[in-house]
Amino acid sequence: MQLTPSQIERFREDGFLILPSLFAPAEIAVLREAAATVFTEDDPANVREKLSGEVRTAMGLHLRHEVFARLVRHPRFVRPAMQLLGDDRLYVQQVKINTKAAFEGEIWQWHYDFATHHAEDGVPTPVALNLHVFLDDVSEFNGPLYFIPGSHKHGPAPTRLDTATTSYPLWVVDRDTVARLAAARGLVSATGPAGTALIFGDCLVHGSPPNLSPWDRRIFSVILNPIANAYTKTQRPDYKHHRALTPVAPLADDCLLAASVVAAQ
Ligand SMILES: O=C(O)CCC(=O)C(=O)O
Repeated sequence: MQLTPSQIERFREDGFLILPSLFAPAEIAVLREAAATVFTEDDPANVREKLSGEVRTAMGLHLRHEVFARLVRHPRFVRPAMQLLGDDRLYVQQVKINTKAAFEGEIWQWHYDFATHHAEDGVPTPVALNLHVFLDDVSEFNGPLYFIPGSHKHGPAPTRLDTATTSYPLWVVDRDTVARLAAARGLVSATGPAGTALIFGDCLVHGSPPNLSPWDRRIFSVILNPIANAYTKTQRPDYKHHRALTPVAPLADDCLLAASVVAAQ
């Protein structure tokens, strides 16, 4: 799996890529089954919504389930990340499923990931990549991510730590900055059927609305960061920024469907 020159160009221009059908329905079925298991666990890495108590984000997943241990090393994630970064020595920085339960899923405020990676974890430069795959169909109704295309080109915007809006502390971008950045090229909502993947960079401004719909919205995310750009602070728990600086090595393309993963469940 390699990105084409035009995909790389689009990533550089827009700050994100949407990759339709990157994972097949049979692979999504395996991921959904594993997701159901980790969501029932009583674990501090399952962060709950402020209002409903539903799981908002289930973190540290590659240490909690064999299926996710494989997914973070999947060549369809790892090879494009190595290609975009021009670096083969990446570590697994964060692994989660953001859920947005039907009717209850709350917002993710406008932010870019580097603000939190830098302020909380002391990551030096904004190069980490956030790779997503939709475990459910994501439409305009069930809380898709909104991207501000090109916003990464302005570099890190001013931010403030918001510990009040949701249960998840986040370094957020103010409304005037969002309005100024969105004036150039508007907004894009990242929608598509289950199996759609996203790749976006550390300075891309994004957020997502609540899920008012009767449909769950589960999205898996792995953040890969060059080992040369690793954290310098360890104030957050390991499940929010993993300490292991082991270079991630891609597995075989069929790693999610191989008999051994089924046996390990
Ligand atoms: O799940 C969402 O809606 C937001 C996810 C997000 O902001 C992120 O992965 O950085």
